This record gives sequence, structure tokens and C-alpha cells, in this order.
Amino acid sequence: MQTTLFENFQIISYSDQIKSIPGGYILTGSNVSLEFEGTPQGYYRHGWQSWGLTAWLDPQFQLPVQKPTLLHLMQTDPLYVNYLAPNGAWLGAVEFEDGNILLLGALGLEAHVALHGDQTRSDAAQLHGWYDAGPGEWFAAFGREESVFTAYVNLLGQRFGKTKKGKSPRVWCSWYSLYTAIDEQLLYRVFDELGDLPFDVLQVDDGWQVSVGDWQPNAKFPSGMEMLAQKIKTTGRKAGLWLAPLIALESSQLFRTHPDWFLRDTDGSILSAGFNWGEPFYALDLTHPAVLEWLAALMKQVRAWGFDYLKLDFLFAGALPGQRYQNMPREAAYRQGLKVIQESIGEDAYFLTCGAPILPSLGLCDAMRIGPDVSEEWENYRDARLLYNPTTPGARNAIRTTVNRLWLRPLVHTDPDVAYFCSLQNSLSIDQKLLLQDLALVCGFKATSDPPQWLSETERNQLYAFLESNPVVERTGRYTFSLDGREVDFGPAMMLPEAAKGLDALASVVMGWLGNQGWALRLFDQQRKRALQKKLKDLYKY
Ligand code: 9PG
Repeated sequence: MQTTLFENFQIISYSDQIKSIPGGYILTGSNVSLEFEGTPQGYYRHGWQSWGLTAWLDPQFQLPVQKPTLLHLMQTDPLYVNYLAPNGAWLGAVEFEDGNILLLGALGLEAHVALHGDQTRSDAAQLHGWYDAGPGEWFAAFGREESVFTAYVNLLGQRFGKTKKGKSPRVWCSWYSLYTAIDEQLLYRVFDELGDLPFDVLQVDDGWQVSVGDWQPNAKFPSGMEMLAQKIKTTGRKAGLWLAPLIALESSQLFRTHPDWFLRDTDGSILSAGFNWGEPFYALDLTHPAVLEWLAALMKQVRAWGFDYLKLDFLFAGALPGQRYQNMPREAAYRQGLKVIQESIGEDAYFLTCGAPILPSLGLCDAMRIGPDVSEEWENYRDARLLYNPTTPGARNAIRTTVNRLWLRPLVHTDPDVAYFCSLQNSLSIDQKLLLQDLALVCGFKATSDPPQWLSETERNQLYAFLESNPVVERTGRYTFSLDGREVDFGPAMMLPEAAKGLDALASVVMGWLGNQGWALRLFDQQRKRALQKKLKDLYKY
């Protein structure tokens, strides 16, 4: 069916069915397209999972394929990573000269949007949306950016639901200072030193487990997990724990005992879902009844230990394309698994998803990481420029994607990752640190990993004030906000690097190749661990 939409703007829609609703139209079809005249100024690209690049791009700019390819499954939507035209997961939008935008957004799962030119006319283009698994509904809207996204997110809320929790807790998380070097002694010490800093949750991140897949405490936690949770609770806070329950490392007991529980490639071999911790890891098949049973038991175990804030990470693995026990679309399989997890966690605990496919997680969690990891540096030259990888840790990458996903706020607590306050071993400028802090205030989700011992008195006071502050946030532009009347501009984080040229292009090929070598990633991992040990020794005199 072909209809002209939006009175003051000629957009031809090709879809099976069209219904007008306040603020836009609902289109139905497995393939829909909105054809418009004129050259768009910008294209809104929406990344598939938490870490995936989300930004307004120049539609003329050919986004380089990020490297290394070995990490595509864990950093991108592997189905579309090589797609040439501007494209993104579930939704896409174009911006016109007058500042109005045209949005096409899926209201269901397994959907993708791209900006295509018209082969026969140079002045016409289309926002083209398709469902991978049969027909579904779309929302089409034209107008001011904020009202268009608000209308879209409201419709998503009706279909997927939203968190029932009020405010998000203030979190101290062990990752961005101690990384995997955590042990019982060190954490107990940090917990004691936090004193009266107003945190609601102390969250233990990666490093406590025997292996990714084997969720028992390792030798660095001899007193066990119940004691750890207990210790946190005696400080008057909730105990938080990180797990990556949908994946298992090659060397884990889980993977070795249950190879039949994992997602397979079309050729029947077990599909590697990525490479981290110095080895490949694999994805659990969420359509396998034994896997769901195991997951439910794991969640109940963690809750029984006493943890009531769970950060579940690397969740994208549950929605990767592949062969499943039961033939089911990938995101539907994920959502079914996440529901089992959510029910086993129970409503009285707080559930944060990370590395999670965005739409399929809505309504089933309280908070969602909406950008990649931060780090103690603004941008890493190798990653940004040579690998063209906007998903690796770095303050700029995190701010860019997070700010462009703030429209999700009505449905889920939006976690921008941690803010830093300490100057020790941190190359962020004061302004860059402030941007991260202000982003946390805009998101309404405050977290840090700074151990109190690393903070000067002034820095500790700043952290205290940050945790206590509750500014009135007003959006004044796409990247600008007013916090209690103070202007904040996230613009400096938005720019993407230029594609590598000249010598850099050569270095890019070499680095891309290296990044695909297991041994190189392992070496890199070891080097990072050594540097961390040295840093902790310096800082903690251990
Ligand atoms: C623990 C960490 C922290 C962090 C998570 C996640 O693309 N990557 O290679 C990649 C690796 C790790 C990662 C993010 C991306 O970090 O976001 O907060 O919990 O795991 O290992």
C-alpha cells in the first residue's frame, strides 16, 4: 500500500497497512519504506546492544567497519556489521535542514532500519525497515526530535513494559579501579574505607568467580560469597554482584561438561561468541530447557548468597544468530531466557543488564547500560583511529553513545557507566571528568569505582557532593543540558574520528590483523594485568 503521510511533508509509505495515531502512524509489514525528497543532514544510527555505536552521522560518511573482526560478535550486530548503507538496529531517523526529523522505529523484535537512496532519482531517499522473522509493526513520525522520540518510547513501553523501580541506587562498583585484581582482603578494606559516603550498593564486579561459566568463588574469596554479601550489608548497603551468565569460557567446567548447551553455527560447530579473558567464549542456547533450568538455579543461588543487586553482563550472547535447540528467532529466544532470569531474581532485587540487546531487554530489567565502558582515558588512539572501534572502553565512546540513547529513560534506568573523581593514574582532564559526572546526573544513575584511599580530601568531598546532589535537569539541545541552570555541553564527545589515512591506514591493517590473533589478544591481556598489578602495588602498597 502506498500512501502519502504527514500533511506538510510529502512522505510516501510502502507498507501493508497504515493507521494514523496521535503523533504519527503505525505501519504494518515485514518490509516498509518511507520515501522522502531532499537530502537529509543526519542519520540516527542505533547500535544493537549496550556497547554498540549510537550516534547522529553524516549520511554521506561511509562508516568504516570497526576492527578487529574477531570481536564483531561481542561488539556489533554481527548480521549487519558489513552493511554499507547507514543502518541500525530496530530504528533509524533522518534529520532535515529545518531540524525536524523523520523516524522509523520497530515496535517488535528482529527488526532493522537503513537509509537507502533511490536508484532512479538522485533527489529521493528512503528509510527502509524490515523484520527478519515475518511481519510486524512500525512507528513513523515526523517533527521535533524530542517529541518524536517521546512518542516512540511510549509505544515501546506499551509493548515491552518498563521498570517498576523508582530511583536508581548510588553504586560503588569494583571494576574501573581494581579490575580483575579484586580479592576479599582488598574489597573488605575498600568497604570499610567508604565510611559515610552515601552509596546504596557496593557491587563486586568481574574477578570473584572460578571461571566465566563456573560461578563459584575462586581462591581469592576463601570466606565465600555469603560472607562477602554479609560484609557489605554490615556497612548498611545492598550487596551487588556481576555475572555473565549467558556465556562460558572454553576452559570452563560448564563448557566442557555441557557442549550440547551452546549455540551452534550453521555448519553444526559450536559458535564462538567472542574473545575475552585471554580465550574464546561461547553462548548458551536459551531455547534449551536444561539451560533455562540451570540459569534459574544460578540466579536463586546468587540471591540466596544475599546479593540483591545484579549486574548481568555480556547478555548479547543470548541473542546471537545461530542454530538453537528449538528453532526460534534470536531475539525472541533471548527475551524468553531473560524472562526466566528476571523471574528467578525476583522483584525485590535490582536488575541491571549490560552488553544487552536494547529492545529485547525492555520491561524485563530495572536498569540498562546504554553505552560502552568508560576508562581512565578520553580516547585511545589505537582503538579510535587505527581500529575505528567506537565500542572499546573510553570516556568519549561512552558519552557519545549514552547521550544518544537518553530517550530510553522513561522505560529503564539508564546507566552511563561510572564517573571518576580521582586524579591518580587517570589521564582525563578535569573537564572530561566533569562531563562524566554530569552525564551521570542527566541519566539519574550515579556510580563510581574510585577507592576512597585514592582520593584527596577535595576529591572525596566532590564525590560526596555528587552523590548527594539532585539537580533539575533540562534538555536545551541535542547535546546540551542545563543542570540547576548550569549549562553542560556533551558536544565535545560526539565527533567520530576520521577514517585512517596514509601511514595510519597501513597501521590499521597491521593492527586489525593483530587483533584477530588469539595469541596477540592473550599477550595484550597479560600485559594489561601486569600493568594493573604494578599500579595497585603503587597505590595500595601491597
Ligand atoms: C568485566 C567488564 C565490566 C564492564 C562491562 C564488561 O568489547 N569488549 O571487548 C568488551 C569487554 C569487556 C567489557 C566491555 C566490552 O566490559 O561492560 O562494566 O563489568 O565487562 O569484565
